[in-house]
Amino acid sequence: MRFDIVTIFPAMIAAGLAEGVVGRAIASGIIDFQVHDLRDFTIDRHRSVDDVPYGGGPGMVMKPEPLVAAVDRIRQTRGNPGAVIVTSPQGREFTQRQAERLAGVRHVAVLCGRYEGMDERVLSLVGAEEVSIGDYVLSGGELAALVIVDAVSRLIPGVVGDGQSVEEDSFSRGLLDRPHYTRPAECGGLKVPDVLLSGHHAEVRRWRKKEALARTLERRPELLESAALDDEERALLDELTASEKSKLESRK
Ligand code: 4GX
Repeated sequence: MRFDIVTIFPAMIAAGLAEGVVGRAIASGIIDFQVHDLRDFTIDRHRSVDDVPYGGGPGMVMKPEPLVAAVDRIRQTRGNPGAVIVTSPQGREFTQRQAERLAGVRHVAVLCGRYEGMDERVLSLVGAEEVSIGDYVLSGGELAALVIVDAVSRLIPGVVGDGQSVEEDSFSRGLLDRPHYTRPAECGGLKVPDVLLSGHHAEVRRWRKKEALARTLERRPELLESAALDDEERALLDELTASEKSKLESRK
């Protein structure tokens, strides 16, 4: 997997990818990652990357030429990316499904916007798609680029050790994760649920499924519409919705 990131804050990207499983994957060469300083692609004395907006108004807009030159350089020196992404609140929502799609694209370039955004022509000139990591406003595209690189990288074989299973991750199954516990068995007066100490593997599995379903039903019920549930999970969900309904009834 190859990533190229274009930014005016290269140190921010480097720092964000230096640690953890992704940092190790970059160090070991499983992930080939390069960060490009946008100012290296300016041609004026002041190395300007922004200019005033046509039509007036507050804020600045990123000039198109340095961004186009940066993508040209990536194409010449690193190959043609299968996807060029501009991180922006106007983009299509980044989800686990999008992460899976991008993990199948062997080379991804990300352009990080600052200020009010980029000259609109950049999108068509470099063949970029806009992607949003969520409905809130960041002060720049760098954190969004890091989110995308992180979520995609951990889907590449060898990045996450097989101790932690990527397939069992909550969102690849379409459900929220269950609670987790470790020693001690009691902490601050709070006990670990008995079933987890019981050694009954079948019961532990069932408990975990039920907890994941209960949380999803409570916090993100819309996820259940598209979750891939097995027969046991369907039955557990029916139990949970039935007990919710009877609670509501008894309140009348
Ligand atoms: N998910 N921002 C980008 C500047 C900008 C605006 C438009 C390109 C086009 C964000 C998000 C996000 C704030 C990053 C505006 N660049 N990016 N920036 N939410 O809020 O991705």
